[in-house]
Amino acid sequence: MRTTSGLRRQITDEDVATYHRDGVVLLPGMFGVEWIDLLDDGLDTQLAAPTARARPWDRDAEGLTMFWDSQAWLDVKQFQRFVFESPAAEIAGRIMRASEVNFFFDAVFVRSPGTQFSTPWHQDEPYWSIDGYDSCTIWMPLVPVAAKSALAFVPGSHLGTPDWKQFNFGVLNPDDHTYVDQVDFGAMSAREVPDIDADPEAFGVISWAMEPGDCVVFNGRTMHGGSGKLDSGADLRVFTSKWLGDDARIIFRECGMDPDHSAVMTEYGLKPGDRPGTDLYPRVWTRSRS
Ligand SMILES: O=C(O)CCC(=O)C(=O)O
Repeated sequence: MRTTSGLRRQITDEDVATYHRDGVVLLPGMFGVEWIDLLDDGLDTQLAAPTARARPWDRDAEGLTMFWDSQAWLDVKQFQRFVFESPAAEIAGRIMRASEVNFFFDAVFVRSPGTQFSTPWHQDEPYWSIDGYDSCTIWMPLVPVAAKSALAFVPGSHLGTPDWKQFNFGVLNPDDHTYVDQVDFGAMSAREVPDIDADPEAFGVISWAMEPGDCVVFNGRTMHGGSGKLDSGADLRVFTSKWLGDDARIIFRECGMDPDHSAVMTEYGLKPGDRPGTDLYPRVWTRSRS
């Protein structure tokens, strides 16, 4: 458990206020090269032996791909070190104004050079077996990324309760349509996500050019997407970690969960209404009282 500050630079009141106002904040230079190298190495390990949850989100006519996998930290030692020893948990805790932070899971998004595939706009919380305002993702590119190719956000979209028709990411898989790790998408809200790409300025869409070591932290309710559209020769390797703060509670949704953690949660003795915990969702950071 981390209780002392191990940050490369302090999180300012302005950073915290920006996160709670916009649902997203850019934090430049938060991770040293040692963490980027570790994640890069971990990603190679993961790509060599993906989990059963892995699936491509796209393979175009030229064979260019977008690859997704999650919860690899259970096997990949480098990711375990990152979760327990890097500044990530403290960053999440300070940004969320949490008193304690549990790790939820990791997810990677790997695009081959020049891929045009763009992530559909969505909010994360409706897909998760977690309910509450206090969840966030730390999105970290392991290579430089241009603003037009980085993950983009609709500021303020985290305020209120999400109620959009969720995109079924399972249908993207070009290889297999027997979806694993998902719960039925039938009984979904009929409210279609607006066409944000048709008029990004009207939605105030923001994204940033980023270097390895920079991260964005965004709330589980913030509308995000639009990443990709790579210049030829440019690839994109992204590591994300998902963190849970004070009001996060377990929920088993009847539709739309992806990844569906209800079976493993039940196996670990967790039930709806519980605070996440156990070795599967470990508490990694606690705010010091001093
Ligand atoms: O990096 C991407 O393209 C997608 C990231 C994302 O949707 C997420 O981290 O929730």
